[in-house]
Amino acid sequence: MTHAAAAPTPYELAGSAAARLADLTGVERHDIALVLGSGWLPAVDALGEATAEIDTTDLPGFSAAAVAGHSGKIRSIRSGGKNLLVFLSRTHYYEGKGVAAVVHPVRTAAAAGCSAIVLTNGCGGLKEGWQPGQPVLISDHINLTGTSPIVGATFVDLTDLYSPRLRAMCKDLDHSLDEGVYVQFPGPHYETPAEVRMAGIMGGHLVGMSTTLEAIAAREAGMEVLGISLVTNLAAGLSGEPLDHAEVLEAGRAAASRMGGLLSRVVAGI
Ligand code: 8IG
Repeated sequence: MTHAAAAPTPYELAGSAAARLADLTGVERHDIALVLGSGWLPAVDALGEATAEIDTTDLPGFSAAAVAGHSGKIRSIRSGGKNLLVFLSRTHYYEGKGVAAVVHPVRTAAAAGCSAIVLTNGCGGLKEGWQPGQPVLISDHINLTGTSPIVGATFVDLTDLYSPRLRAMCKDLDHSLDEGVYVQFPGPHYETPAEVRMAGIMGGHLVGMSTTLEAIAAREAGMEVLGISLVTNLAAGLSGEPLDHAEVLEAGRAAASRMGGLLSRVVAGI
């Protein structure tokens, strides 16, 4: 009887992706990773010139991007003496490619040498007074996907998952920054107004479809995690208007220079 070669583990696959990344970018090690969520793309130019830009699909384990306003590219940017690894898009849980695919960029970043990761997203806001276009630091999360990126008996501590050190640094940079608890729903549909009320009763302030699984994988990998949400819309039922994706992209464009300034100062401070 013959045996097929064992499939690589997700960690081995990330190691292969990191090796190929180093080849294609000519950058041996990266220091800080950033994942851009909905509305964040216009902010990335403030980080500096790209030394290389590659397609995610050139790396093992990545599949093509699926959403308008998400581009399946990875940029290597030299900024303030550090090598930044910027994912211009992410794989969402709702794409049905599995949790390992969702966190593959995070594990690739860890394997590429990154010791910190900035996870950004666009989301709905619940707190009274928050306006579309406003950035909010993620202080903690509630993962309503019912899953984990970790398989097996690895019991990872999630206390202070979202680095208190980096949050304090961000508030020093921008005193107007507020914080909130991010609730990840599975999507791809938005919440009902009743689900938004539930999220609020549970202690949530932000509702979205990403970030929590990536943060868990980043913590497992030993990275320092910073989460920043761009409130692109008031959560369903709070504004009297229906939600639509164009509003999300517009909020990103409107907030781009503020977000870009924040990101570049954050990266310099990490
Ligand atoms: I942008 O209001 C964006 N993404 N679940 N709810 C959820 N995801 C989002 C929302 C929102 N806005």
